[in-house]
Amino acid sequence: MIDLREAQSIAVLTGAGISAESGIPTFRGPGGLWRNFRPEELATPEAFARDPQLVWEWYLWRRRLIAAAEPNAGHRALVELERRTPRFTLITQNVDGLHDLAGSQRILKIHGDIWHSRCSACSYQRRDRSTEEMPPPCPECGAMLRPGVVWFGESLPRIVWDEAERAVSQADVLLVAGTSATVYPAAGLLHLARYVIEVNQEETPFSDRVAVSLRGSCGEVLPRL
Ligand code: BJW
Ligand code: ZN
Repeated sequence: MIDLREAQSIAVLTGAGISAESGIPTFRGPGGLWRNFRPEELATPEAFARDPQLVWEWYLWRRRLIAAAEPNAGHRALVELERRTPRFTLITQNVDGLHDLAGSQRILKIHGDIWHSRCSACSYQRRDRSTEEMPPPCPECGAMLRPGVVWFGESLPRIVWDEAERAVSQADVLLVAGTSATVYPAAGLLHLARYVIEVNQEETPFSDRVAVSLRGSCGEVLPRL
């Protein structure tokens, strides 16, 4: 059994479950639907090409939820863990920015950031706090702007992903919190880790393969860890 207090190097992978107690719906499971659409039907380049208005409405709705949300005890526990650990990397699949708001320092956002918009045609991108209207066309090329997140079928940001893989392979422990571990390549990080501790309310495909599987909410379990 590894003692987290002794670990010199810790990597953490978080998913939507860590923000659930801040009132942000997860993707899968109860409350994961928006107007009867599954996330898999909206978080794709094809959905955006077909109906950009619909996809933007979903993201603007989520931006409003996130704007009203605050980090919870789970986010804050990871700030404290970072403070106590010599080498620490927080890898998040979440686009909500609540880890930043809680005060985490070293964050790798492998699925992008909902508070960014980028051009669907060129490399233009900017911060975008709008919660009511989809942005105007790209000032550089006139194409449509889209949310600055990673959709199904798209590559993850190269440099950020390489750093995530390196951090996990070098860490003494990978702590995996609030993710169904069903979306790749993120879930593949568990295969690179030496020792995995999982925190989740439910079982995941990895629960019986990890070193320690803790059943409970992030807000309760992470502060105790
Ligand atoms: C709590 C809790 C509490 C609740 N406390 N716990 C290899 C094998 C199979 C498929 C693939 C593969 N490689 C690639 C694929 C295809 C695809 C994929 O993985 N599909 C699977 C569905 C099978 N992957 C991709 O397309 C990726 N790109 C890629 O691979 O590029 C290479 C490539 C290029 C070209 C062609 C082909 C390949 C990109 C994936 C991008 C995912 N994007 C999204 C949307 C981001 C933007 C947005 O937010 O809108 O990312 S989808 C969505 O899922 C989002 C999340 O980050 C991601 C993961 O979800 P997460 O965080 O795990 O949430 P949930 O809801 O699933 O789970 C919540 C968990 O919390 C549950 O377990 C609860 O029990 C728990 N929980 N409350 C503790 N309080
Ligand atoms: Zn452009």
